[in-house]
Amino acid sequence: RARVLRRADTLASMSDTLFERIINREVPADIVHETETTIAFRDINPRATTHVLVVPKTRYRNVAELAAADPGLLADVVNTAAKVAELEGVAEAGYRLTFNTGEDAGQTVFHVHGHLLGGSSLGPEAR
Ligand code: DGP
Repeated sequence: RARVLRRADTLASMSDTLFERIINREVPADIVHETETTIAFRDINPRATTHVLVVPKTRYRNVAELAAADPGLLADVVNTAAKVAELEGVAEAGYRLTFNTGEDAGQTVFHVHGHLLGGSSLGPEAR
């Protein structure tokens, strides 16, 4: 618990990413679902018919840091993704949930987010 509080302190002193600004309604987004701990909104540059970003409201840099610090919050992110898949009508046919981690993977926003991709037969480009 002490570790989580320290991390929150550290992150509070860092400048906001785009996603804090979306969470705080300072930047508009097409929000499709929200819970107490997570928010889901459409990617501005969709790579599949359904392309929704699923974001914990508490900031961690990547999915490994989130899992280490707060596994329950990671479960919230996955459950929100499953809920959005239902709302989007892709739960049955199937979907992809990816977490780009680091620059080589193409991560550009360093506030952990899952890409929920679905709604068509997903090729390798839909990541
Ligand atoms: P990643 O490359 O994994 O860090 O994913 C960041 C995603 O964020 C990328 O797919 C494009 C999306 N994105 C960038 N700017 C905006 C924005 O202003 N609004 C929304 N909704 N999505 C954005």
